[in-house]
Amino acid sequence: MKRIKNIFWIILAITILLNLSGCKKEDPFKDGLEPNNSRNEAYELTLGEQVDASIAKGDHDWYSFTIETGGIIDKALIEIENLTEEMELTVVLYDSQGNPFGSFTGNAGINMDISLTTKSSSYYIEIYDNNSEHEGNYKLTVTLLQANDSNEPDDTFDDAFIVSSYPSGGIAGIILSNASDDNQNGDFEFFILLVDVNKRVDFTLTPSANDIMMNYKIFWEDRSVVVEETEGTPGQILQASVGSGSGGSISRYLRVGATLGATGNGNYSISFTESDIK
Ligand SMILES: [Ca+2]
Ligand SMILES: [Ca+2]
Ligand SMILES: [Ca+2]
Repeated sequence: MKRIKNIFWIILAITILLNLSGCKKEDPFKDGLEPNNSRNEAYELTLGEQVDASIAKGDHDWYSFTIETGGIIDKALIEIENLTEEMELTVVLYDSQGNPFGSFTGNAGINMDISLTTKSSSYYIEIYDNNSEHEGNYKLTVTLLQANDSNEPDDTFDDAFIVSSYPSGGIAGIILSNASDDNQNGDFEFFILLVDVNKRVDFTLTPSANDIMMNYKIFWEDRSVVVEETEGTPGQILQASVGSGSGGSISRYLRVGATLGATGNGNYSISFTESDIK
């Protein structure tokens, strides 16, 4: 009798194992992130951590992530590795209120990299097969690139970078998003310059890329305008005098901005020199 009992239990165990593998086969694309079929059910991503995800036929996957940049403009990179040749992925980005602001569709089987310039905020991502016909696997990673320069924050008068001595040497910076009179929320670079009595301060602003249009604007100490916005041609080096201390020591604000070209390269260098007023 004992022997028969043993056989019975062994058979039962095998039956359970078969059932479990049977369940998996019925729903091969049930990943560990489901249910994430709506914004309210969005799976919360950890920045820099890759998730393995899958799409069943007609499946829509939702994610959320939060960017914290410490008040500066930065870049987040959304990387999607499409592991299925037939899948034509559509990616829709939403702001924290659920308003869509970007939609991207890649060709079948193509990986997608989406760059998002942002300050601290929360976002949603929706991912699905564009034709709702294919099922497959993909990997998703959102990373904060920490792509801005080390002079940040310097987007406002109050955060202006103080140029302490002349010649300043080349001060390297990066403009991550368009900044001009027409783009007031862009990545401005404010400098504050002290101009001694009987001295003049000049600057040279040199962009790296030949498709970026740099601009500058100069302000009095009281933040009213001295020189209106002046914009260069693509790739042009800009040079100008910030001010002269002919009536005594003064200070001036220099606001640098840019309109980026197709390369998106916002690297520049700025240097300041001082000379005697003759
Ligand atoms: Ca899914
Ligand atoms: Ca910058
Ligand atoms: Ca800035």
